[in-house]
Amino acid sequence: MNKNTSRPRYGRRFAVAAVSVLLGLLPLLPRAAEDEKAIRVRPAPPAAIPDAKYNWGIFVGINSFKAEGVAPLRFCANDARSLYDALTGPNKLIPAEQSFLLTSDLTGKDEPTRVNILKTIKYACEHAKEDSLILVSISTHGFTGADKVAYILPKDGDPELLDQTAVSVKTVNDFLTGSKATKKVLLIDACREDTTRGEKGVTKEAMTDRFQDTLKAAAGQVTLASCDKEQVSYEDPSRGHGVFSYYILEGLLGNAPANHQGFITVHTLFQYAVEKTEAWCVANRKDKQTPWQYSEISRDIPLAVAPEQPSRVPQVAVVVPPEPAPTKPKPPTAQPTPAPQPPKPVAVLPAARLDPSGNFALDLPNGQKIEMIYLPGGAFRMGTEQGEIVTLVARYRVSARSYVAETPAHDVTLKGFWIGKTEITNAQYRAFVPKHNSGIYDRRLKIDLNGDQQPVVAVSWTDAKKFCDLLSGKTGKKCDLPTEAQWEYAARGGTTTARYFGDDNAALPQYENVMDQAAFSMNTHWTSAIKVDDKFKATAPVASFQPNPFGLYDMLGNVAEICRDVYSDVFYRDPKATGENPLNAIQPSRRSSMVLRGGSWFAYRNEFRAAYRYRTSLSRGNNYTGFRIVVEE
Ligand SMILES: [Ca+2]
Ligand SMILES: [Ca+2]
Repeated sequence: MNKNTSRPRYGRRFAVAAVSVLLGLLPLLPRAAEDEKAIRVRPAPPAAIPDAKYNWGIFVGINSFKAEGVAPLRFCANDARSLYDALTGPNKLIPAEQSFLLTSDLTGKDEPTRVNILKTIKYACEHAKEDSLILVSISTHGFTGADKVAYILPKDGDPELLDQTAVSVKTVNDFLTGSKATKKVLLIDACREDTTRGEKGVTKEAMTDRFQDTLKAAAGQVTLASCDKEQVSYEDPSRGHGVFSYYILEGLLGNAPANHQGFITVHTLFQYAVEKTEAWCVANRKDKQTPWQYSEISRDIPLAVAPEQPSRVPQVAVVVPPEPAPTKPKPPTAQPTPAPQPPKPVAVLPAARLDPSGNFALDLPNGQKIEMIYLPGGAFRMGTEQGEIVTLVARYRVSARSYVAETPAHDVTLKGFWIGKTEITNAQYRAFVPKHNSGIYDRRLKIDLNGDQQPVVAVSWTDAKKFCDLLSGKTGKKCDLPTEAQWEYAARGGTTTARYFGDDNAALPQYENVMDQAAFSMNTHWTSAIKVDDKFKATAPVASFQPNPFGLYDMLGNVAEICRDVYSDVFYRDPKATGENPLNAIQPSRRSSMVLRGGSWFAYRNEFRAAYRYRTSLSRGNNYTGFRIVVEE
């Protein structure tokens, strides 16, 4: 085994020579410069890709971060997505079912949180077989911790608590080292040029000696980093990618030399990207960026089948988030009331089926009332149809895997029940918990969440259930949280579209309080905020917007709503999910997650859908989840 650990920062020519000799890759490595033209004569593509079914890929790209003061990045998600597209799928080296894309605009298991990143890498490492390829590509901020370990920042990481919240490169290396796979590649681009001009956020982070040392400490793998010591990685805004990532992509698309078997390999690809990156940086930035490689293995690794003709990197949409505000935003004085809007007709209006004489109000001990709407029993199609997923993937740029928990769509029949016309308000909740305070959002901005007519937040599933029990005791009626099926039936309002008012984002401000430009104005890291203005930064007083066809307000948006069921990703595959009055009623344990529905003022754009499923803690509340109640016969 060769260890070129002591290799200093080097010039390109030296690198070619050193790697060739040390790794003993003469059949596979680029030859001297004068032979390059000969190498570019392409052999025929291989007829079959050996053992591709055992290969794994994890592609992480993070543009936005939850911690205050961390500068957003611009192109990391593009880099991850484009690499995923280039390496994953039929006739490529990584099968789609073993390839994972985690970018900051995705949700659920695809959200690049610390836990999701580590669990995904661990899973791949545990399931890889001998001779498997595991490729891990990470684009985000990088830091060196006090413990001399290199950390990469996940979406939920905080630079002040690296040890507790960031992903240690050592842990990633340990997972890879422990894997049976014999072809392991770690591609790190974690020293991005900072775009905030030092006013705020992470300052320009160059690759440090210590960061590079940690990258080296991995057995049996090749590590490629986008720059060498004391350098930063540049981005090319016109292309929407990091410069090194762009040339890695360009190389994979057939512009890098192929080996004699028709494969583009790690080392030929790396040499191609080094040459191009250095030239770009000298020409465009008058600076030096030399991608860096560390290898502990003695053979080269194929990454892509060389196509007969090289192609260009597809142009990606370049969305540049605005610069962070130079001064801190002023706290709003009061939540504005949106101007009244004429109701917009929806495709299906089953309201005629509703009989208003069935409606009633529950009286609370403090004089408040809860208005209940009767929904007659009926059948509906619950979940998301396979055919719709294609549309959702294209619309929200979220991978198909994000929708798996919503499938298969299935038929459900419900008995009639009453459901709250609005989310439970702070004033209603205080009928039984007089001292409840929903608090403020952000200690600095002090956005009030505790107004009488705002939906109650900072309540858990357990708190909400207790409220229902007290209400049942007081009124003699059977009050409860809606089952997940009741909730979706109510949210659909008789429609079959993703949202009851259709799929036009422009219509959102009439119907829902979402994470919009008002929310974005107080936190410019929320780059996934929808490009509409609903006028509310956080929770809106209930019923501030148009109701759905059943006369129910805020079914999508405002606060996400806690349901009765225990959450399970795979519940829809259980026969118990289909048929009459389904309920995933496994006795909750302390560690259970409970169903959460409808998206909130703080949710991603693909969550404002009737079929979207998410989870919340049994015993802890937060500032974007509340609930509404049902009464059953
Ligand atoms: Ca809003
Ligand atoms: Ca809601």
